[in-house]
Amino acid sequence: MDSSLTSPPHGTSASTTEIVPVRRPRRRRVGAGLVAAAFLLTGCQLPTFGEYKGSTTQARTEYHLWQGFFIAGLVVGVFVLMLITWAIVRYRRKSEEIPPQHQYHTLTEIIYTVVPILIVLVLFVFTVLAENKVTALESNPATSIHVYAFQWGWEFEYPNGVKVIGQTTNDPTMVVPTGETVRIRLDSYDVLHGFYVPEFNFSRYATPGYSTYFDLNVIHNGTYRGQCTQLCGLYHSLMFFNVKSVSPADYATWLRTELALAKAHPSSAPQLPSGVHAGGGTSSNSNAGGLPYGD
Ligand SMILES: [Cu+2]
Repeated sequence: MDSSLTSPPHGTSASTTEIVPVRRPRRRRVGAGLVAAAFLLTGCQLPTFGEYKGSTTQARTEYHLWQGFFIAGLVVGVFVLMLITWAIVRYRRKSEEIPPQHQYHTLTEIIYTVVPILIVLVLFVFTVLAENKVTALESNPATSIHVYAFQWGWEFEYPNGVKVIGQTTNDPTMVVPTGETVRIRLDSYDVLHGFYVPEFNFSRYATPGYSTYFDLNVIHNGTYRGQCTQLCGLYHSLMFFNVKSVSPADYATWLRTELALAKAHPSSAPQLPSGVHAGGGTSSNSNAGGLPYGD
């Protein structure tokens, strides 16, 4: 045994009355360190780990799940690195002799089987809870927008009949009210497209013949870039759109103004490009909540 563990520090006697006072300052330092760490950790925010913080309430849920996964990965990674380092140092070659050979350590084997399974189960439960929140459909959404994807653009149709259409070099903008639930019904007129807004941490397939429903609750006013994420043909790379979130009052005003303009100038109403047949992609099939990759 290492004699330093049992021997008193150099220059002190072996009596316990002199050893105990030496340990107390160390405990105090550890205690103070823990308190300081607690204050520091609660005072600062966790890093984003490269993820968007999320501009919708649904996106925030995804963001927090991402943080949890990343931290779990870091803890496991650091622990494994420490084990590897320890094994490299502790069992490095010290002589030409073959070291004692062992096999089977039941307790270790049980631990390294059970612990990873527990980790996966915990991550699975948090994933299911987060997905249920993200795909939940509110019973009374404030507004609904019918989104159609086509080669190569987007059509946004509002409950009062207002339509916004844009393609390739003319990105359409979907206006939504901030802080309210917006129900999206997503369809495709032709082939498979992808509705993706990076800052919403969210993507869904627009599937021909299959309607996908989801809710968005944008937290702050702003304009968010969106794009098609499914290679859908020649000008897929130009299939962008914007989501502009404004106050509910501004949203109502915008809807009224657009409707009045459409009625005043019916001939200048936005048109789908020739070759895109409206109604070709919708059906009574529905995918409430939406599968992340269609089906
Ligand atoms: Cu597309």
